[in-house]
Amino acid sequence: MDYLELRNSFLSELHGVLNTVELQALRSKYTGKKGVVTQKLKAMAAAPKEERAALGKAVNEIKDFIETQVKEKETALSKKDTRSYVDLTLPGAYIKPGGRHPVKIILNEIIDIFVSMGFAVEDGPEVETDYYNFEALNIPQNHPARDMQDTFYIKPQGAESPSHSNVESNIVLRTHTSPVQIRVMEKRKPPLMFIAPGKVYRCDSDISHTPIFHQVEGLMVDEGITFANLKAVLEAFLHIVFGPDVPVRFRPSFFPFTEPSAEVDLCCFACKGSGCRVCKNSGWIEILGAGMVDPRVLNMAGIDTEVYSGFAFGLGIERIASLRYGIDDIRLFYEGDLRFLRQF
Ligand code: 2NM
Repeated sequence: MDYLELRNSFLSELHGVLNTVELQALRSKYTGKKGVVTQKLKAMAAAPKEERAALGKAVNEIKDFIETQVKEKETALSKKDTRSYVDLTLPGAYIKPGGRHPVKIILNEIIDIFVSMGFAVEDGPEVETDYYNFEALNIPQNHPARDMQDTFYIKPQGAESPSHSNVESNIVLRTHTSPVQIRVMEKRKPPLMFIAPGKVYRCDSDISHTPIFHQVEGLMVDEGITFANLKAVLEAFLHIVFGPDVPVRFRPSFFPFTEPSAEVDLCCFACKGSGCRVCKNSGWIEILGAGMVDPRVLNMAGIDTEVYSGFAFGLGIERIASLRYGIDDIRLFYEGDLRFLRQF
């Protein structure tokens, strides 16, 4: 190996060096006791006398060159190399443990309450067909809830139909968890007593709406189920969540899937009913919807309405969480701001 070759092979190896450990190995390979350059120095003894001076000069030059290069590389590495000076005795960096999301805390609490009353827990797909999300719930084709602004369509409306009228082929993100109730009614015979908690999707975003939110819907179907059962279950539930003394009001309402239907209000806990900002001066806070399942809905799901009747209810988790925690912008739950989330 001549001197130019030696120099070049050293430089190309030096180029690949990543840390000081590798650098020291390279240095000793060339200029260490058994190094390539050291071998050359030793070989000088065997050279003819008149060549020795020139040889010695060349070997020393390359040795100096290598030492200089190693020093420079050392300086460069010390600026960025961590592996060579990691202090293994330092204490580890503290990673704050994660916490449960406030919406999930309330969701779990609500599930636990219904489970303690004897309700089972069911789930189903979040991507649904038009039939389960609308049709089977007696939501007619011209109902406002079907409008593009409320529903996320996975396939363009009526995509399979050249006339754009084939609504049945629509695939949607479920806008409520009621499709789960339909699927369970189709599969099993009464008595049925379960809740369907989960994510639902609506094309809506403002201070009280996010495009994804959580619902718990419940269903109870058996012989002789009446509105009195509905009242008993929901009053018991609300008294556990908001306290045993809070007045509860059932107010007539309308849903396509229940008849009769009711909205359930709580006496405003902020003003005790006299009217304030929280209850928009009404003295009451709307908390959930419910009703006796429309016989049409039961029949479509294969339940004999000569024998069975049932009640259903639905509540929004973010709404209950915002009331419980006193948060007036629901979007805060989904901004991922740790300064907000760490408070729960
Ligand atoms: C609500 C209000 C009233 C409801 C109805 C059904 C089903 F599938 F059994 F028909 N599930 N959930 C229902 C009834 C939901 O939410 C405000």
